[in-house]
Amino acid sequence: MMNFELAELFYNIADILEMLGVAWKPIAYRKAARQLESLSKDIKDIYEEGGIEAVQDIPSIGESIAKKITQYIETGKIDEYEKLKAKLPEGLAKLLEIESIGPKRAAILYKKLKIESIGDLKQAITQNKIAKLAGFGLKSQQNIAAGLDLFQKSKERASLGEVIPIANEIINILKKVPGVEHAMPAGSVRRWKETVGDLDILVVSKHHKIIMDKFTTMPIVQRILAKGKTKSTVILKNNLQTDVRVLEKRSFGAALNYFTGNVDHNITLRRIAIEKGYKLSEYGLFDRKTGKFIAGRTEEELYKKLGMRYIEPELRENRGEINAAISNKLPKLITLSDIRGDLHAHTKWSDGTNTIEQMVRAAQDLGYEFICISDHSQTQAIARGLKIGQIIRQVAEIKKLQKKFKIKILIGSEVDILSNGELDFPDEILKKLDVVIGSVHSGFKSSKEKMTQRVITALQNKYLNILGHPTGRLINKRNPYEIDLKKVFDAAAQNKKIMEIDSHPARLDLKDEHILLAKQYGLKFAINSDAHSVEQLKLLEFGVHSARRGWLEAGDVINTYKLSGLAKTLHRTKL
Ligand code: DGT
Ligand code: CA
Ligand code: CA
Ligand code: ZN
Repeated sequence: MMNFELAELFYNIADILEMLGVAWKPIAYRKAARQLESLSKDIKDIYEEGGIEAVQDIPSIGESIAKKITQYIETGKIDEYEKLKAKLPEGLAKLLEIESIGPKRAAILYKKLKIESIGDLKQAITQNKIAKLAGFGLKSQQNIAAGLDLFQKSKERASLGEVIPIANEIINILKKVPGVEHAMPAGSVRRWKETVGDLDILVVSKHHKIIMDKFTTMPIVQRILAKGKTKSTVILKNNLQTDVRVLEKRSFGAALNYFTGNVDHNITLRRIAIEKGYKLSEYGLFDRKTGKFIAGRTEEELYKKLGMRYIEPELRENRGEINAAISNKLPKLITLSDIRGDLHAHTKWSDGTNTIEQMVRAAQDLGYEFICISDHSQTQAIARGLKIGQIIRQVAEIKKLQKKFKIKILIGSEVDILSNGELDFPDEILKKLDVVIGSVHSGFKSSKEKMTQRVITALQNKYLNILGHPTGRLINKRNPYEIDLKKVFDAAAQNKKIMEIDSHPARLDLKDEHILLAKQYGLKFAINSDAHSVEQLKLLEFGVHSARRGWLEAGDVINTYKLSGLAKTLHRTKL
């Protein structure tokens, strides 16, 4: 998908414009970038099918940005971006990728300390120079150091949300090659791990050469690291390393199992195989004495011969799944088809790009029984949060709109949890809503004690139902705020509150390990898309896979409830 490449370019343009002190334009570029990230269709296809008019028809994309998009599709470059970059010292733009360095701060660091590269920044931190700079101080320096650390880690692991569309694209290319029987991702992608070191793809075919030729000449390949008969490795244009392996049909299950991992899961399986007198490898399960092939065509038969239940890829993290499989105690994992509705979606009323009606229709088209419209509350000025008068009008509008739809429209709000733990709307308003999601959107750097108390206070509010994206992290971009999750889960359990699994692949919050932990407190979960456009409703799938990584069953997740059950859970007499 070219969408993410373009979005990144537009974010960069916005940042540079801001550094150069240009007003308004950065906002337009960021809006366009967010829109591109949320499209489910490749922008290149949109352009090829409908020309520049079709590109311009996309919300938030006007004539001037549409021109830049088409220029990029045609030439791989945007003149405006090249011109802007030339105005900045090289390396300075890199600084902007670091959390807690915005364009204004980058400009000060450049002017006062001559910092114009990551290297300069590192040195300035070591020499304690930023701590001494007016307007910065020690705490700022520490935050920048933490951001730098995150930045360097993010270069090593891509986020799953970026990798999945690319994996699908490659699989589609390879599936079209004649003679291919299977083509599928393995490794961390098949386990739906939130970040990915490299992409592993397995293919079953007798014609190695055509596969390898096709794979190494895909347009998204930047360079070839190795091209062999059974394995090739390339670096893609977005710097993601990708391996492809061509396998024999007989060993597909064994290879799929081996290359799905993770390593610790594999090691435990191999030990069990040895205990049973077998030998397990990527070629199959063999009798150790006679060398006879026992199993390996499918993973199912492999697990069976090893004396255990089939283990879903998301569980293969050596967190006790093998013992559970042996003793028949594996959870019956939730699936996407268990989901009856989405409880968190934004519209044009705040920072979404679609109308209420468009969002509702899209949810209905997904086969949902309910959709909750939950725009931001008044304090969220940047996200055009709703004032009291507006939410009263929105409630009335939704009630009217309901008459046109079979799907139940729940009236909600994503209410800010203010710094003192109070919610951003008075009780008279909260009372009118079906669903209240409380989220922290400010003061991310406060102390652990303060943040924990803030959230616990909110959890004691009788109108709050769901704690939204409970740790506030943005994968590879912003660390979670400091918070004592055990205390939060304890308070949530006492007050019968629901934990959100925000499905946006930039968030995945709660994450898998925290889901596992929260479940031990007896908590229930809401898997929500947090969609800001109709396309993003589909991102709920990422949340379902996170939930599966957290061992959740349908019964743990309130989106699987019928409306009557949901009403009880949300403490509403009727919905
Ligand atoms: P990643 O790429 O860091 O996101 O994580 P994975 O899990 O995709 O790891 P990767 O790409 O290094 O290897 C793919 C799978 O191959 C891994 O999950 C398990 C298997 N594998 C790799 N190295 C070893 C090894 O030394 N021993 C065993 N038993 N399995 C291995
Ligand atoms: Ca991998
Ligand atoms: Ca690999
Ligand atoms: Zn939010």
